[in-house]
Amino acid sequence: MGTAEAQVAAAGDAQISTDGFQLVIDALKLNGIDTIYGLPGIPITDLTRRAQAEGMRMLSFRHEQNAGYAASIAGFLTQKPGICLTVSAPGFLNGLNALAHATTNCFPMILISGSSEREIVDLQQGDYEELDQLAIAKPLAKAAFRVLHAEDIGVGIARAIRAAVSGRPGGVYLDMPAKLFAQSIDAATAKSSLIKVVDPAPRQIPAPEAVKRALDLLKSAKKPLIILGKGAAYAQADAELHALIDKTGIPYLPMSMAKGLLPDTHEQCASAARSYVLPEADVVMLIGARLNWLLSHGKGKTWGGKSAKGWGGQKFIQIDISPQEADSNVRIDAPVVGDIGSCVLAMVAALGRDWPRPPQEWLAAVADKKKGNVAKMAETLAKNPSPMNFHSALNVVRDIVRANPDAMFVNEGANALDFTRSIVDMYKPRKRIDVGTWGIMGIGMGYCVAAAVVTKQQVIAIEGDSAFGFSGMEVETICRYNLPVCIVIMNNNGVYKGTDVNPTGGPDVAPTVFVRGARYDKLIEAFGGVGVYATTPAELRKGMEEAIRSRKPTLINAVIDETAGTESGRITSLNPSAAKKK
Ligand code: ADP
Ligand code: TPW
Ligand code: MG
Repeated sequence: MGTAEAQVAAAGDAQISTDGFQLVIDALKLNGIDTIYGLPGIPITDLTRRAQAEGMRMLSFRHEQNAGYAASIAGFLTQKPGICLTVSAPGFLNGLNALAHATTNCFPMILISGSSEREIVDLQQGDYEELDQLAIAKPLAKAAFRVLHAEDIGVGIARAIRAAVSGRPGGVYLDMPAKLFAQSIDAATAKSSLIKVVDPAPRQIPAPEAVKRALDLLKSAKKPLIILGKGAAYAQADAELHALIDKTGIPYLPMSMAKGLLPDTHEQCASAARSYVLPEADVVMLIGARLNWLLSHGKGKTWGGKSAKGWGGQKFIQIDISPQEADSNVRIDAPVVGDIGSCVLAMVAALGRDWPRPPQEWLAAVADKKKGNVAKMAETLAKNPSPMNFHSALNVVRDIVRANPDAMFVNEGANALDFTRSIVDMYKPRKRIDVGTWGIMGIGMGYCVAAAVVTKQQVIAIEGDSAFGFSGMEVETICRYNLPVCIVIMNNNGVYKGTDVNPTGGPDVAPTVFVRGARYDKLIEAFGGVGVYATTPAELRKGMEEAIRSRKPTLINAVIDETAGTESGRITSLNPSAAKKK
């Protein structure tokens, strides 16, 4: 089947018809979308086939959740909505988790699901895979639409694209009943119904008075701090951010997925002094970072507050595209609403030539704290205990990433996440992708597939053994598409650690414990990938170097001391039973 355009040209009149399947493909392609992450079945099997036949990259997964996560992170990396395609009811629900994840993380994504017949669903007459999907998706999506007629597909996809990428990005649901795909429509009408979205994410220029208010406050600071969040990474305003950091000389703290916006080794990077700078800073400028749990809501002990919810005394500037974000947790003294590129550009322009450097005492104090903490960490990393622990394994990963700064870096787990985030430096923007705002397990293999497909770079994934299990079957997908992915499983035999015991002495192991000494490396071998069993840092290094040299799908089972982790990793304080024990 050719494109609607070709059919019209061939017919010379409007008699030739096309169908809903074709229009979906044409509308996506017209808007520069060339990849679909999905899983076939009624009613979208032919859509997957025809998308491939029309030159789109149609990536088939083993579970919709992983396809959805892949689509969501493709959206983050490209600023175009990642497309996830699923079948009705159960397929839709499997994909829904990722849709909610995209909305929560401000990633642009469109979940397109086939659905059952409206007449039957609405009368609850028990159709095949009957479910009122639109109603269910609505509260979890930034927007949700249903298309009933082929001539509305162009509008439906245009609206979905705009909703996903404009303003604060998010997940959009597009409901497409089975009948829609088979509807025939004459090709000329079809063609003219398509919309190429003009300027889908318009720049949002900040008000000059907001910029001035922010800079006046920043100038008054004795101990200024900048916090970069994943919104800053998403915005792809790297040059503007560099200029701001350079010209102001202010120490900055990258949130997890903002690591590498400037190299973590940058002189002004305050990551190694995080617990010092948060309570000490007097003016904090947030750039694309929310004051949610990941920043202790901007108050309490982390910020130097006297009580759990006490204000630490900081003044806040917040640069964000969402006008509703300010004051969500604490007072924002200077909100700057706009897209980060435009806001930071306006600030840099207004800094002038004589912008004062922050007071030397502040810079020296931050540098001093950093030095102390870096030295302590270096000492720990230099140890080579047996069995291997998180630190000695991550010392290797840190070297490998330093030598391969273009590699994409996927990370999930508890200890496997927290230690990695603090030990492994990133050097370039948008390389680190991880559990995000919810701290979810399961993003791993979906992210690996999308990262490899979108960037064509080597992918390195550092996975807790539990975390890996949520998407482990997608190693088949990675092998099937022969993607350059090196998965390292930090195998400590369980969730947090492998040492819990069943207090009853019964035959079931404790709920956090897995099969001891599991050979995850054999799993990938089933699909033709390379499995490596590593019990020492040297073996891990050799395995990673070989994976990167060969670009073959590789899974390294890194055997970690099962006593090495702590409950909930770094977020023990959020765990009610752990708190009770204290
Ligand atoms: P982190 O988890 O890294 O702290 P968050 O996800 O909490 O980051 O915050 C990201 C913020 O960035 C959101 O409030 C979102 O509205 C904002 N944002 C996303 N894209 C842009 C953009 N292009 N310009 C400005 N703000 C943006
Ligand atoms: C979708 C709860 C948080 S961390 C974790 C779970 C199950 C696994 C930790 O074990 P892992 O890491 O990966 O082996 P390590 O190094 O500490 O041993 N379900 C979802 N998301 C979350 N966050 C959980 C459960 C959880
Ligand atoms: Mg584990």
